[in-house]
Amino acid sequence: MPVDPIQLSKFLSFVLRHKPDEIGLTLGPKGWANIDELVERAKAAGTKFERADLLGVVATSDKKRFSLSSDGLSIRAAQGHSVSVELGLSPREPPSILYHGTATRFVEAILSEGLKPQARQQVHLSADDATAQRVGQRHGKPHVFKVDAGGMHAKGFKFYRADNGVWLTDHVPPEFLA
Ligand code: HQG
Repeated sequence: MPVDPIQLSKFLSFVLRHKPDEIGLTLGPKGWANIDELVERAKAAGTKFERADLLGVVATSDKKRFSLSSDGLSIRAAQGHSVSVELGLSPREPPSILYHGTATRFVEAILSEGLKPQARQQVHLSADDATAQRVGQRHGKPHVFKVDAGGMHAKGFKFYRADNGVWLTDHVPPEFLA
């Protein structure tokens, strides 16, 4: 049976970000999983796909959700983890403004306690307003915050850029939100 790339992308997100143990997989350092082992363990757990299907999903993922290691043997989620994973990204200077898309019902809580990672490892920020709008829509009626990333950086807050261009930081206090 042909593999549905959207279903496979969701499966890979689930396993590589949240529940590797669900198929008996252990993520290596920096969140990498050996592709052959992933294919075998998924098959044993009832989800059948080939290495080529996986490579197709990596190549066509709209948000470049997955990265391949330089030797081509391993795959990881670029961001979005809830399992504790040290991605090994180096802190870097962010653009002066970043964006965070959320739902209007969260605005009040965010203005009082700032942006928190919730179930994920870090707060996810977008480089542009349009992307943040789309992220916010996933949760309901969207609201986009502008984040004074330059101001935070000047005060020593660390920023990281995932392989796919999403910006990550640990917490955004309310005074940096507009
Ligand atoms: C909100 C997608 C109340 C936060 C996207 C968000 C992204 C608070 C929700 C990536 C809060 C968490 C991540 C506070 C934050 N009080 N609510 N203090 N602080 N929140 O899904 O950023 O399609 O974990 O605003 O493109 O929406 O999965 O994070 O609404 O890059 O590849 O708590 O996921 O990519 O939601 O999305 P999420 P997110 P994928």
